[in-house]
This record gives sequence, structure tokens and C-alpha cells, in this order.
Amino acid sequence: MKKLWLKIVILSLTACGGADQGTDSDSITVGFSQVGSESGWRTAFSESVKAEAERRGITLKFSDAQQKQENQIKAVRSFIAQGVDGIIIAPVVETGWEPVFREASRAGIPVVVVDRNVDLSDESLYLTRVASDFVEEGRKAARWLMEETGGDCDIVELQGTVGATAALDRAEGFNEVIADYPEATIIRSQTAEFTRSKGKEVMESFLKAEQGGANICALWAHNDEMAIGAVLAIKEAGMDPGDDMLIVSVDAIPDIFKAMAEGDTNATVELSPHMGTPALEAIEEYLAGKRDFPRLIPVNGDLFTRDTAAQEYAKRAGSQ
Ligand code: GZL
Repeated sequence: MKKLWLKIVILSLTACGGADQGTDSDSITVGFSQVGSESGWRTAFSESVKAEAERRGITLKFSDAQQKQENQIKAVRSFIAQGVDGIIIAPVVETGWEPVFREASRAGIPVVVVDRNVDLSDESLYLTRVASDFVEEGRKAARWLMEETGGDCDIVELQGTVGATAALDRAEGFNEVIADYPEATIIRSQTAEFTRSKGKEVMESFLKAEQGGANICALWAHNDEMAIGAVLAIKEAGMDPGDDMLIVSVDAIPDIFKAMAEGDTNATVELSPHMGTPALEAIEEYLAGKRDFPRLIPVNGDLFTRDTAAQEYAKRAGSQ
């Protein structure tokens, strides 16, 4: 009798939510610390992660750090305090992460790095990293430019955010290729922080410093946003971007295909914004007991040129 009474009490507690409060114990919560919204590619990447989380029934806590590392660290600490099941971080720069990654590890929360890299003394502090090969992106851009110019070209470079893996590695790959061409020289290089407005501003300074730009053979921009900003400056200087000066960049956002179709730029290397799927998959697999993950889950992209720009723009225009 006593046991029956106990069963009735337990059943009634459960029925009125006393035990699990009606929460769906299958759904998980993931914190996503995003760099910011500095580029069309970054926005597409954020939307892709949000859509994938919704498709999987995952509750996503999203934080836009406005390109400030201190905001990302605050967000990760908040996720830890809230006891999320997993954390995804797209780190704005490579250094300064060790303490907060250790805090997540001590809390037993798996962390997946997406896109740019982190410089840690102990790589086991994150589960895996989903990213493209930025060095190869730089090589692809340089190989195309050397092919187009026969290796004889004075180049100006708009670099991405100082200390960001995408900037460091794209520069490394590009420089590695042009090193084989004695007549290919980067005559000016400066960060424009991956933004359209800074791209225009820095390109204006390059043009002023290079007597209007007549001697500039090509612009190498670490992302499409800076290239598009530079196009405005080149036009205002009375030159014809894409013809008087070749322009190659990275990301393959819809707006760059529009610019190429209009003859303003020449080539872009694609960077997939769809890194949410492998990142969320890894967290779900970890929570289901998997422990053996690759250090890198690669995403790759091709180089696109003007000849397919119109149809590529038509395919992608709605997605930005
Ligand atoms: C590269 C990514 C870069 C993009 C830019 O993976 O970190 O950051 O190329 C963005 O558009 O700002």
C-alpha cells in the first residue's frame, strides 16, 4: 500500500511538472559568439547558423561582438554562467583566449571554433575547428593575378583585421605565390579592417600616394567588402576599376558578382558561410558521447571570374 501511495505521489509530481517542469529534455542550448556584422559574408554566416540551429531544434543564444574581443569574452562567460550545453565561437583575433577557454573546459562545456583560429597552449581546450584554408585562398588569388598579368604587376593590398587568421594567412598564401615572380611587387599594404567604408578610405590614400594610381596594376583585397569600397574610390579618381586596375578579393558575396558583372572587379575566391552545420553537428555528437573529433573540419571554395558573374549573381542575390 505504502509503495502504491509513493508511486501516486511521484506520478502526480511529474504530471504537474514538478520533476521536469515540462522542458523538452531532448533540446539543447548553444551559445554562439560571433565577431560582428562587418561584412556581407559575416551576416550570411550568422543567418546560416541561426537557420541550422532552428532546423535542429537547438536553442541558440547569439552574441554580436561588434569586432571587439572583450565583448566575445564577456559573451562566452555569460554562456558559461547560463550553463549552456555547448559554445560556438568565431574568434575576431588569434590571441588572448586561453583563460576563457579554460573556464569553459572547467565547466565541462564543449567549445567549437569556427572560421578564424585561436592560438592556445593546449588545443584540447576546443572540440574541433570548422574553417576554410585561408592560405590557399591567398594562393588562389595570386595564381589568378599572375596568370592575368604574366607576373609583371605592381600591387596594392587591403588587409583584413590586424591579428585575424584570415588576414595573416591570406597574406601568407598570396606572398608565397608572388615570391616566384620578380616583377610582381606589393607596393602598398594597409589594413582596412574587412569593411567597405575603410576599404574606400584606404584606397583613396593609396591613390593619392601613387600619383592617382596610373602605375597601380592591381588591387588585392582580403575580402569583397573592401574591394567594393575601393571601387568607389577608384571611380572617384577618374579610373576604370576592373580595367585600368585589376581587382581580386575573397568571400564571393552576391555584391561582388554584381560588381564583376558590371565590369568593376575581376575575380573572387569563394568562402562558404555555411559553417553552422558541421559546428552544431559536432556539439550534438559530443553530447551523444562521441569524443574523437578531427582538429579541423575544412570548408573550401573555388575562384570565380567575370565570365560566370551574371549567372552567379542571379543565383545568390536573394541570399545576402
Ligand atoms: C574569413 C572571415 C573574414 C571574411 C570577411 O573567414 O574571417 O571575416 O573574409 C569577414 O568578410 O570580415
